Amino acid sequence: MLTGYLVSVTMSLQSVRLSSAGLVFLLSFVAYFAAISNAAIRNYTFIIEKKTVTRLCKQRIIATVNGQLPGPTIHVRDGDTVNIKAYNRAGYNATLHWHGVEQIRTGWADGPAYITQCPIPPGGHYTYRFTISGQEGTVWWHAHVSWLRATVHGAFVIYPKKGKPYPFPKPLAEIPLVIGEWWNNNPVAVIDEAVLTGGAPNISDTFTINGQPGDLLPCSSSETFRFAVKQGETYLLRLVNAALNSGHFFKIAGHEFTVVAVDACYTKPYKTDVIVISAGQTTDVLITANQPVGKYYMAARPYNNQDSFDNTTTTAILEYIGHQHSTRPILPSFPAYNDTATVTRFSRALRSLASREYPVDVPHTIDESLIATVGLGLRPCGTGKTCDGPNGMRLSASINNVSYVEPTIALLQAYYFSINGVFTTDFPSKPGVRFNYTGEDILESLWVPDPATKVKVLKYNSTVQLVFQATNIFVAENHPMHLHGYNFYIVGQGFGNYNPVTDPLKFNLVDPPQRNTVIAPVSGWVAIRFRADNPGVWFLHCHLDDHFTWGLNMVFLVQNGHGPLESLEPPPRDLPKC
Ligand SMILES: [Cu+2]
Repeated sequence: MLTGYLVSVTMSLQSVRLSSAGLVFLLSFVAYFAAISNAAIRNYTFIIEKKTVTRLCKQRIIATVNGQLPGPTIHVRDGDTVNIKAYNRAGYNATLHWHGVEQIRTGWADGPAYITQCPIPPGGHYTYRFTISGQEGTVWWHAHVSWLRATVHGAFVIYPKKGKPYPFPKPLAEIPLVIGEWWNNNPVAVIDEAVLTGGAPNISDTFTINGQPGDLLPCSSSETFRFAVKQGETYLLRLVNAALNSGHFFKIAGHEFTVVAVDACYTKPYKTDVIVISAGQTTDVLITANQPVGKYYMAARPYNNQDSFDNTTTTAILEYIGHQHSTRPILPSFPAYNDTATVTRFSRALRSLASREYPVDVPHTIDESLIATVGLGLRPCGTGKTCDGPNGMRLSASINNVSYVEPTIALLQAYYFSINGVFTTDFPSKPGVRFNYTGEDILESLWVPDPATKVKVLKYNSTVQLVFQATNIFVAENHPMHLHGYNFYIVGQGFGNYNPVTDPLKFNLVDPPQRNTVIAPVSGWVAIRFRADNPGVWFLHCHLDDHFTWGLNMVFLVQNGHGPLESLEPPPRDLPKC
């Protein structure tokens, strides 16, 4: 609101014919210092620790932060500096990632294991320090090692600077709704076993909303998450999909949403009765309690391209103040689990605000044009061995046929301290072999990716276009692709094979939506653009953790520019040792 205040003061000064230029300068100066002094330091203590909980009638010991599931919500303003002191008492190697925080020059605080840091060992600690710089909205945080994030995650809310309003009507109240995924067994053991056998990990037992399966699931009724609303009022729901292996449809019976932001990037208001939220994504929606006083399920169901998946419906309850306690909530109807048309309609409807206050800065000229096939594959099990994947092989996944291999030294450290032999810089900028990526009959010789740790080097400030081309190798799937360190613009998407001549003619360079996680559609493609102005080592990966474990990952190494303001900061002293 500072800007608005200045404008109104300026206008009133002009209306009484005073020379305003000097005053505007003075006021800007005051505003600048006001903004600086508004920025706060926010300190959090996150103790990663075990906790015994009961879900689906069974007791389990889970890893948590501060004993909570989901973990604590972080509340900061744009411009704040955040210090999160993490103590690891969980008995596992741990890291924390601030999903969607751009980490300008502070890659050391980003958190993915063996990318920007080695894990915090059991008994160790590490303080994540970073400053929020020009971001507003809902991001989230989660463990970024093995499958620990199943229970180590939470919402992270960035409010605008003090006095600056939202670009939508102020809601009466706000509430984070975190979709999670629950296994009756330890998820770390589930993925360890899958890696051992080479087969698919066991599917989960249910999904959760704010840590609870909801009353359609056994032994869950009394704990179901409830949100009380007053008839006629409008609320902001901050949706986070923290599920490991599934995108979701989210609905509230009888109610319509207005989407106002995705991945902490504002959108033009979009009215819909169904939200599509893939793994890793966030969505801010307004809902108005404009239905008869009563109880309404808020429910999430998976979006999935395969037949074998956790097909449960997780619910929470929206209850109007004054409702009858005896009535059962109304359940919304859902699209089919594989309704890609609804997913496409939703993603195509999203548009940036593209206003004076929230302009679009999408690159129009491109320095680095990349095409990256994303998909599954199979690797040999090892001589004399048989794996649980198809044909006795090991399930695998790749980008441009490179299946990412996790190193034993973090890549950012290897780069910063010039340690040789950890990675190579020859990540391919396009597929090595051209074929009908989305055809039905892909030669089996193309199913086997190369395991390697390769990075793609980008010059500071270079403009990048990256087209994710999903393949039908082995099975056709969608992939929610997440880039660390950046938001990117989604300039186009389609089905079939990307055509580099005709498809760019249809790109949206006017009001493309901005995100940090985008769905590469099943048997289709999506094109993103960004400017590589954040030096460091940045992970880019599928946010479905089974695909992630199989290697559907790549890494950008963004070089420093000129001077300290365009360079990665030095590592903090307490950075965990490898
Ligand atoms: Cu994937």
